[in-house]
Amino acid sequence: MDYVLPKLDYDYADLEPHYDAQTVELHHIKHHAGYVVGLNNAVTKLKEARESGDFSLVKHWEKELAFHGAGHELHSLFWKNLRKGSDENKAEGKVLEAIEKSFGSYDSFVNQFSSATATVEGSGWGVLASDADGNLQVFTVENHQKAFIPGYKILLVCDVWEHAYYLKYQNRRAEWIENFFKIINWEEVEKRL
Ligand code: MN3
Repeated sequence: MDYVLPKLDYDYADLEPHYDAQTVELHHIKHHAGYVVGLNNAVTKLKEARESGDFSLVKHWEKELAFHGAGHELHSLFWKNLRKGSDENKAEGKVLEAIEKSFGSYDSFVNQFSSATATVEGSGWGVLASDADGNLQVFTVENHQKAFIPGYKILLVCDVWEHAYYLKYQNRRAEWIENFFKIINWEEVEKRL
């Protein structure tokens, strides 16, 4: 059973002007699609290893599985996390309550998430996640699969690989994050809480 590239719930141009259509399209059909191919390839290679009994490259393929598998999962979440933007976009209801309980206020959360995500070294993600008791934390995930606590449920992710923002925002990652907040689909975040 192959993994497939998910369809988006909106058109590529729907997130303009905060997220440009060209980047969204390339990000989806080139970058995300690449992780799907890599994930399926790793799954196939591990199946072949089980069948042949030759596990000499198992370390390599397990790393590929984690890298591409996490890339696929995070991108699938990322697309679900987005919707048409507005300057007033903000968490509401249950999510807002959980954010205020865990971070003191919505603005404190935005400041921590933005600062942490802006300072991810190299390629990675800003992640909002919840433990089993509903306590929220912000994580900065390196690449797709490093620096995360197992067991936490991911609620919201912001892609800060350069491919996610460079065409429009170039080196201005902080400006991308500022605009990301305007296109967060908070209802989708609440569904995951
Ligand atoms: Mn990406």
